[in-house]
Amino acid sequence: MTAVVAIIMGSQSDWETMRHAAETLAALGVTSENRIVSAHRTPERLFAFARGAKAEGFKVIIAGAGGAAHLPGMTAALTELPVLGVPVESRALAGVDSLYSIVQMPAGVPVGTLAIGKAGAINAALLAASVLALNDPPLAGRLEAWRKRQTDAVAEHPEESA
Ligand code: RP5
Repeated sequence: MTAVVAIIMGSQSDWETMRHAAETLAALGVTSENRIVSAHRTPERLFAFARGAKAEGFKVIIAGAGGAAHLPGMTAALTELPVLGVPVESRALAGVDSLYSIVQMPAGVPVGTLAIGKAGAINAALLAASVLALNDPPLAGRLEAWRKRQTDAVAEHPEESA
């Protein structure tokens, strides 16, 4: 069976961030497939992936990239599937470059841009799951349970630090 979410990233080095999206989807029972697709180094792979993603059966694409992060925007330009962009924290500019490269899409080609780094990767997965849950009641239930566990895990009072 084809995965419903495609997690693509510009480089192997992005996996340390993007694995959090994969792990979050797995925890919710959402199938995903991880691929390295570089807008700059493998542009033909990008075109082939983005143009074929819908026919492959993917429903949502999560795209993470760092630096001059063109991957989410170029992917969104080539598919009607929803694209969620995760700015990977870069060494030189701490991911602000990635964020700015992804967030300011011109009107007409949307990329749902998340926070820089791990938080963005986790939230991209949760957002993808929310979208999919609109037509998947069992998933909606798992998502609700996930949120409840998160709420229940928050203590009412802080513990003394050592
Ligand atoms: C981007 O350049 C990638 O998304 C990655 O975040 C960054 C650095 O890539 P590597 O030099 O580690 O391959 O295209």
